[in-house]
Amino acid sequence: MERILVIGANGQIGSELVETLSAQHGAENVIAADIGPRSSFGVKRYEPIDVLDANVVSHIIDTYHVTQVYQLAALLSVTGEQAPLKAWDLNMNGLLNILEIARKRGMGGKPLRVFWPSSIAAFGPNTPRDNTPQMTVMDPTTIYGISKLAGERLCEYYFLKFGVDVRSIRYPGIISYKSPPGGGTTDYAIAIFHSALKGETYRCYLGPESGLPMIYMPDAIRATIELMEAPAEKVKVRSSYNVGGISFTPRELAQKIAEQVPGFKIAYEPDARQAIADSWPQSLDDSQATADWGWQAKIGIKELVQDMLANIKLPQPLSKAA
Ligand code: AKB
Repeated sequence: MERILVIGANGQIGSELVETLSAQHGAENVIAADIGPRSSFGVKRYEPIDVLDANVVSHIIDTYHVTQVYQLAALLSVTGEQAPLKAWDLNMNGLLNILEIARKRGMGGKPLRVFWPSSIAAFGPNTPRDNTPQMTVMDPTTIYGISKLAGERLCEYYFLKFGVDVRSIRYPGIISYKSPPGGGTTDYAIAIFHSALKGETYRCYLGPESGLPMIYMPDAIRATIELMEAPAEKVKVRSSYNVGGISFTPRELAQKIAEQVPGFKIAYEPDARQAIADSWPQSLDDSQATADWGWQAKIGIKELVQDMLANIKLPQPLSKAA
C-alpha cells in the first residue's frame, strides 16, 4: 500500500493530482500539504507545511509512513523573475530537502520514491527549438529555468550516487480549468479562454507566432502517475523526461476558440514575457518517454478547446439584496 505526500497541493498541478491519487489509492492514503491553509477540495488529510523546513517535512513523512513524495512547490518563470533569490531558495532547497530525506531513509531501509517537476524552461536560446531532443544544449536564461536545470542534475546525482528513486518530467505549459496557474509564461493559453467566455477581446502578452509546447491537464496528470508507477528498471532517464502534448501559437489557439465562440477577438501586445517564450522550445521530442515507459499524449487542440469552454466557471457577479 502506498502512502503519498503531495507538497504544493494547492497549486495548479497539485490540486488535481491529489484528486486523482485519492481516487486511486483512497483519500486516507494521500496527504496534501502546502504552505498556507488548505484550498484544495476533497482532501481528507492536509498539513500546512513549508518545504524549506526539512525537520517538519521529515516528521510528516515519518508520522504518515509516506512511501512517495511529489515535491511540486516552486516559483514559476514570471514570478521567479520578480524575486530571483526567493525562487532559487524555494526551487533548489525544497528539492534538496526531499532528496536528503529520501537518501537518509534509503540508508535505513525505508525507500522513498520522489517526483519532482522540471520544465521546458530548462532549455534556452541555443537549444534546437523544433522537436527539441531529450539530450541537447541547455542554456536557460530565467532563474526558474536555471533552477530546473540544476534540479535535474541533482536528481540524477542522487540516483547515481545514493540510489534515490527520483523521477521527473519536463512539463510543457499545462492548460487546465479547475485551478488557476501561478505566474508562468504559458498562462496566456488559459487566460484566453476566460476572456472568450466573458465576451472580451483577449490582449495577448505574446506575439501571434509564439509557438510553445502545451499539454492538457488530464494528460499531464496521467503522464506523472504513469512515470511514478513504471517499474524502476524502465526509468532510464533520472534527470527529467521530455513529455509533449500539443504545440500551437496564440494565433492558432485564438482561431480554434473563434470556431466555437463566434466573434472572439485577440489583440497582440507583447511584453517582457515574449523574450522568455522566445528562449523556449516550440515542440518536444518525447520519444524516449514513449520508449521507456509507454508515454502517449491523447488530447489534441480541438478536444482541449471544447473541454475548456464547456468547463470553465466564470465568477458570478454578486447579486443585489432585494
Ligand atoms: C511557466 O510558464 O513558467 C511554466 C512552465 C512552462 O514551466 N508553465
